[in-house]
Amino acid sequence: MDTAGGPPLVGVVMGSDSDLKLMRPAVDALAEFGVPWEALVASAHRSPDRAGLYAGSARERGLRVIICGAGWAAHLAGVMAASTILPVIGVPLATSPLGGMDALLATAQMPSGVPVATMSLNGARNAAILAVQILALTDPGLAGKLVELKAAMTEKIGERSAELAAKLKTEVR
Ligand code: RP5
Repeated sequence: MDTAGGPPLVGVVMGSDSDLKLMRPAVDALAEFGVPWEALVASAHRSPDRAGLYAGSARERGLRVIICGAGWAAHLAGVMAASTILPVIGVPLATSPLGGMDALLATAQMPSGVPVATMSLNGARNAAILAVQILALTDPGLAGKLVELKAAMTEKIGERSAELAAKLKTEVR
C-alpha cells in the first residue's frame, strides 16, 4: 500500500501484517501531514534478506526516514539500521506474552554506531511525528504544520483544565 501524491518519503515497515492495527496510527499521522509514505511487511528473522535489501536501497529510492514496528524479539529496526544511513525510528509493539518488554529492549538496546530512535511501546503516532520533524528540518511547510499541532495541543490542555476545574467545583462542595 502507498499514498498517491509523490514518491514516498517515509517507509513504514512492520514485522507482520498482524502489526497493522498497532502501526496504523503512524500512516494516519503521515497522511494527516500530507507526507507520502509506503508500507510493507518485512521480518528481521523470517525474511532477513528482504529487510536488508529494502533498507539498503531505501536512500537511492528517495526515502528520507524509515519507521519500523515489530513485536516479540523485535530486531527489525536494528536490521534496517545496519543497512542504511537513513534515520531509523523503532516502534516496539506489545504483541507477546511478555507485554512488549522484549520488543522494547530489542529495539532500544542497539550497539554503539547503529542508532535506532526508539519510541514508547506502541508509539506509532509519535514515530510519524518524529519522522515529520526530521523532514521539517528542510521543509518550512511541514514545520508550520508542526507549530500548529503544538498550538492545538496547548489549547486542548487549557480546555481540559477548565473542564476539570468546573467538574470539581460541582462535585466538591
Ligand atoms: C513479530 O512477531 C511481528 O512484528 C509480530 O508482532 C509478531 C507476531 O507475528 P505473526 O506471528 O502474527 O506473523 O515478528
